[in-house]
Formats: sequence, C-alpha cells, structure tokens
Amino acid sequence: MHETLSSHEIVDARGEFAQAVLTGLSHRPRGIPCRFFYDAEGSALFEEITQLEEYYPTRTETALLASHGAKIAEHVGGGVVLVEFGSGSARKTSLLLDALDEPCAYIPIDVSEASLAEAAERLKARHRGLTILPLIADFTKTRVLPPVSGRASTLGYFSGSTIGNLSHTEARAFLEDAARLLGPDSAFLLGVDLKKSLDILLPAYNDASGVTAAFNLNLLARINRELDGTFDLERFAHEATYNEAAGRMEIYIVSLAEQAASVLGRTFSFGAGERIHTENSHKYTVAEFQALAESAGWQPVEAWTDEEQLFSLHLLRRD
Ligand code: AVJ
Repeated sequence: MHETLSSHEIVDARGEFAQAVLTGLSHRPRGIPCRFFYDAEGSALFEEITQLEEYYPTRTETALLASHGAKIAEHVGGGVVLVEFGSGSARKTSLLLDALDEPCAYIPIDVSEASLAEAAERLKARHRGLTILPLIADFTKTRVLPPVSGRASTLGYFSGSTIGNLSHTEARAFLEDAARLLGPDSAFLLGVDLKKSLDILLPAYNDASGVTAAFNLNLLARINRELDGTFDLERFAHEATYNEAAGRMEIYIVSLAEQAASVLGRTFSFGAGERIHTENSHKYTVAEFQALAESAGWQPVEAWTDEEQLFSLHLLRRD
C-alpha cells in the first residue's frame, strides 16, 4: 500500500469529482453519484449516522454477526482469505475475524486510503499474526486480488447494505464480477437492508438531530472546498423519501429558493424546489435478494434476520 497518493493521483481524484459534478449538474434530472459523499468530513459524518438511535442497520448487522458468526465460520471452514468490499472503517470486521477459524489473510478494498490505513492499524493490533493486504481501489472495478500462499478458499464480505446503493442491474453485475474475483470455491457474506414499515424507514434517513442532512449537504460543502463552489448551504435542504414502486429510499438536495451557484467558474441556476439526486438505497425482502443472487450465479446457503425483521445477513456460495 502506498504511503501517500502521488500528485497526479490527487489531480485525477479531483478531476473525477469535478467531472461528475459538472456533468451531474448539467443533465436533467440532476444528480451526483453517492460515492462522492465520502471525503474525510463525509466519512466522519457517516460514522456518526451509524451511531444514531434512528439508524438501525449498523447495530442490527453487528448483532447478527455476533449471533451467527460461529455458524458462518462452520459453513466456510478454516484458513479462508477474507475479502471485504468497501471496507470503510471496518468496524464490524473484527467480529467476523474472531468467529472465523484461523483466517489466513484479510484483504480490505476501499477507495479511501485514510480509512484503509486506520482500519489496518486497528485490526493488526487486535488480530496478531493476521496478514492484512489493503487494496486502494473502487471495489466495483477490482478484477484481481493479491496472491496469498496457502489459501484454502475465499470469503467475500460486503457489509452495511452498501449493495443498496446499486440498481438491480448494477447489483447483479457486481455479484457476477465478485464471483469471478473471489474464485470458484468461494462464499460471499452480505448485509442487506430489508423492506419495512415507513415508520421505521423514514426516520432512519431523516434523523431528528440532522446528522443525515449534514452528511447529504456535505456534498455541496465539498464542492465549495474542492471545486471553487459558491453554494449557500443555508438555502439548500436534505430530503429523503421512499419510492414504493422501486423499493428504495431516494435522497435529494433541494433548493429552497430560486438561486445560482458556480462550480469551477461555471454557473448553474436552481428553481425553488428543484432537486439534485444524491443517493438511492434499495431495500430487499430475503426472497428478492436470494433471487437476485441466484441470477448472478450464487447459491443461497442461509439468510439470517433479526427478530424485528429490520436487516438481513446472507451467506452465498458459488455453485
Ligand atoms: C452506506 C449506503 C448503506 O443507504 O443506509 C445512510 C448510506 N445514506 N444514511 C444507507 C446512508 C444516508 C447507507 N449506506
């Protein structure tokens, strides 16, 4: 793993954000891909979201891992290489590593070098002797894994219902790519958010303390910081609604007035009530997700849910 990004990688990263913002604000409907939420500020705000009373996914998935880790370990066997997609802070990973029978290596994949370095440090201290091979990469574009000697088989882990950010078509393509990446004798563990009552769903994305709003609006703050943006954060608001037909939460930034803002010297006008789409978060029933997995060449082994049916943990294997 590189200690620091080279100057052209920094320019590339900024260029990629600039490109996405300029294109996303020019097209209708307007939208900016949700992966740009996660600069240092955004990653810290997301960490805060995971601690919110209203945000049930993180604590529920953690509890599922704690309860069913032994069963998961039994299914996948000893000496596996654990590959985590979009590992982020990797806070739930220790539970899985503790449950597994002598995992031979851990390969976290994330675009954030800072998160990878921090997580690797913490896990190295907790799991003495574990080989950690961090990969700075977009997990949807990773096509090869570093070679690990003496590996028995591979276990993929994709936590937090991040798969919900993908459309069904994108999710199927991701699952197919992951099958190729993980290899013929692999298993895949995924945390997937369940469809549920709006009484629970809406507050999870509209928390009372406004952390989710700050997380969403940080995208405009990031544009101001990095792309010479002139967005007035006071005149934009967070909106999160459930699209019943599509089975997903949809997150938007709404303009509260008729106004203009510039980005890298280009001016964009917004009508009052005009929206910028920033995220989708798809929800699945257990059966829906299993059907999707099967259509991508994975065999459902077992699916665990909590008592309140808030969240699911799916174990899949290659057939
Ligand atoms: C990290 C994508 C799973 O969809 O619940 C939380 C992101 N957005 N609150 C989710 C998020 C607003 C989260 N994922």
